[in-house]
Amino acid sequence: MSSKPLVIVTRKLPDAIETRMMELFNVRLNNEDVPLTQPQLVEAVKTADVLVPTVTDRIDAAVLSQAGERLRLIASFGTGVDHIDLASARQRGITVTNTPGVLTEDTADMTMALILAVARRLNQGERLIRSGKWQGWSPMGMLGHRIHGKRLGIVGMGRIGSAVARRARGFGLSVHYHNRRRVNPQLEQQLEATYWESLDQMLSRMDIISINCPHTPATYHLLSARRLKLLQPKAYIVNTARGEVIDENALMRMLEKKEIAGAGLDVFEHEPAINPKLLKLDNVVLLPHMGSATLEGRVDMGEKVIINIKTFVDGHKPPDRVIESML
Ligand code: 8YV
Repeated sequence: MSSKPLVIVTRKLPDAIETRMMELFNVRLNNEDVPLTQPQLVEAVKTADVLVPTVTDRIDAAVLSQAGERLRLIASFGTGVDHIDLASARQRGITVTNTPGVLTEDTADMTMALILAVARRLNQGERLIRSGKWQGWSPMGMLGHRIHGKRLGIVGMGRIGSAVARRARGFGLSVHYHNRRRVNPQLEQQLEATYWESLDQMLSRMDIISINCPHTPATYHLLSARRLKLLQPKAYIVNTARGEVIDENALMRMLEKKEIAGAGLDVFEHEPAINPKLLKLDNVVLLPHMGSATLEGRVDMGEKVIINIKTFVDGHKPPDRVIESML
């Protein structure tokens, strides 16, 4: 690869990141920040040496089948890589990197914010004030549920799940988790976390469920209609991972019928489209995929992207290579 590779960045990134990229690479930026269409993405993979996509770009087999010989690296801006067809990339010898670690704390914060918001009805309280209809305090006004002393079941005990567990202890929640593999005993002890090999059994015994696993073929609709039915009517569910992990229609039906107490959703199965029925429900808190949305986080993510590209261009293995078998 020439010393100044053509790097195509699909969305607007923080100024400091774009400036540094311009110093290091021959960059094509997206100043208008309008997401690329599929034909524009095809055009990008035909010409770029390095593509820097985000979660809003669908880098599927059809796009990758048209990639030019020059495309050697997809340095994704984000941790989740479910928007990239990894098998096709591997077949074509294209390296894929992501930005793990730097959005862990922000996403865990947002998870706790959603747990509190849904259990303590923050959205409803805020709406009441803004409606001008608040008549003042009353003993039975705006009653939610205490989270202290409740059981939190974390689905996916990776970096973010562990960071949620650490916070949850501070809020007096008992921590339970289900993961493909049990985490090491030291970590389990440190987090005071109880492992449930059976997701079904864990679901049926928890007060709050937090989804913190990646979306992969194995976790698509992991929270299926059948599994959601295992939740108790008092249970809350929050999702800061990926909408596809929950069968959203089934969840919505249960929320409508009050078969579970509420949900806090930062991600959606067909985002940015939101099922209109969800908008009508009072017992849900809905956020526009902002779990990692801090300026600090975005800069850290950008720096990781730059390190991955620079290392690759210099002929070394970039630090954040995504290996399919890790997922
Ligand atoms: C990112 C995310 O903002 O990193 C992830 O997996 O879901 C988000 O928090 C987004 O992916 C950027 O591409």
